[in-house]
Formats: sequence, C-alpha cells, structure tokens
Amino acid sequence: TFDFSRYHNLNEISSFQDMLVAENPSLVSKLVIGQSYQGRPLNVLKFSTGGTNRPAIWIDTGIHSREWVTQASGTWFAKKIVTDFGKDPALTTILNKMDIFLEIVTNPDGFYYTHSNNRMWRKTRKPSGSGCYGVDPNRNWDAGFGGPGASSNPCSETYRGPRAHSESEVKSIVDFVRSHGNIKAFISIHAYSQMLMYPYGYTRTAVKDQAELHALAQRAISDLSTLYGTRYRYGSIINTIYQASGGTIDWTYNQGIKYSYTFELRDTGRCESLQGQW
Ligand code: 0X9
Ligand code: ZN
Repeated sequence: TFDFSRYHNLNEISSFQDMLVAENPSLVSKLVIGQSYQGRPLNVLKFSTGGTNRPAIWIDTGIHSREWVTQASGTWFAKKIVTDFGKDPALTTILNKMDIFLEIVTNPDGFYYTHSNNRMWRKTRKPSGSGCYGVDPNRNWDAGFGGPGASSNPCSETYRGPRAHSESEVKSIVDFVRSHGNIKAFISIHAYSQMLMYPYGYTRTAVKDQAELHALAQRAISDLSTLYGTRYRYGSIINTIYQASGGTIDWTYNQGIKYSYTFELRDTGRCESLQGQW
C-alpha cells in the first residue's frame, strides 16, 4: 500500500508504478521512452484496454523537479484511473476508445537531487561546462526556442540549453510523440499558482483554436471549483502568467495536438505546494 498523505522519493514512486502494473496487468503497462542524462529510465505508464495505436491522452508531471505536488498528483491520477475504470462512466468511456500515457517523474535526475541535496532544484542535471548545472526543461523545446522568456546563461533557472531538444528528458518525449502520431491531448503539469493555460507562451499571436481552447478551459475551471471552491485563472500562457519561450505545450500544439494544456496547481503563493522548503 502507498501512503498518499506524504511525499515520496524516486525509489518509492518507481516501486509504486511497478506495483500498479503488477496488480492491474490488463490495464496498465510501463514503457521506458529513454534515459535521463544520468542514466535513469524515463518511465511512462500506459493505460489501455486494447487496440493498436489508439488516439491518446498524454499527461506529464514533475518536469520541474521541485514541484513535488505534481509528481504526487501523478501517482494519484494513476491510482484513480485504475480504481475508477469500470465505475466512473466518463473515464470508462475514454478508456474504451483512447489510451492514456502518464509520465510521473519526467525529470528524474532533478527529482533525485531535490531529495539528496537541494529541495529547490528545478532543472535537469547535465553539466553545462561553465560550472553550472542543468537546463530548464520547460525552455528547451523547439517552439520559439531562444526567444524572450528564457535565458542563454547556463547559471540561470530558466537556461534554455545549447540547442532545442538538447535534453534527453525532452528529446525522449519529442521522439515518443512523433512516433506515436495519434496523441490528441497533451497535459503538462506544474506548480504553483492555480492556472490552466493553453498556447502560446512564446508569442502574443493567438493560436488558431484559441476560442475553443479558451471556452474549454473556462468549463474545466468552473467544474474544478465545484469540488473545493478552488479558483483557477485561465488563458494563454503569455497572457496569464508571463512570456516563456521553448515551452512544452507550444511545441506539442505546433505538432498538431490541439488540446495542449498546462496546469499550475495549488496554491497561490503561500507555498504549501513546495512544502518543506521554507
Ligand atoms: O516558468 C515556467 O516554466 C512555468 N512556471 S513554473 O513556476 N512551473 O516554473 C510557466 C511557464 C509556462 N507554464 C507552464 N507550462 N505551466
Ligand atoms: Zn514548473
């Protein structure tokens, strides 16, 4: 059994994933889509009731390693999918037609480091050669790469990296998305500030599907608020939080994945979502 009331380290989350697969072999499997810079497996859980290359939903948590509430949420999503399948009509309908891919620890080297050395580590752990370590994996994608809202300084928290997709943790997802070819929704989970956003972050130009993505975000945050009254803001990244170039969902949207969204989870700045840090 897995204690959802506390945070877990990399080994514990790995065991949790293997246990979930072992206990639900007809629904859950584990793929390894690549290796981190330090050689850790990039594990992705696949939830599928059959078929081949079904239309799919991708969810990633923990691309920024210090955002611990996101990996914790990822383990909860996994458990929830398994327990609700066959009971919750909405989820059951989805899984009868689509697959769900979930990468819980998207930046394992950074996550390990948040437990071993520095609770506030955000980036990957690849040495830059300048004495500073790591690339911001939410500035490394080939969408406005190198533009405003990212840094060229390897010591910056928003260092974009030497080139687009230089980070194995990013490139492995890029290769997976391209080779799959049938991903319909891509949801990348961050913390904190309570927002639901769609592209773009690198430019003020509105996406072609802006009206639909905006209306859907509005419905989602309205439904979300009915649970605990939590208020989320919503809109494009650049209009809702700030300009950021080389971000995940700008790339996925430009690949043709219309329903590309990113959450910033709770809270709004009292830092409960970075518990233990202050
Ligand atoms: O700066 C970021 O990468 C995101 N904020 S965070 O505090 N999680 O670092 C905002 C940029 C785009 N937003 C998301 N992709 N969530
Ligand atoms: Zn983040």
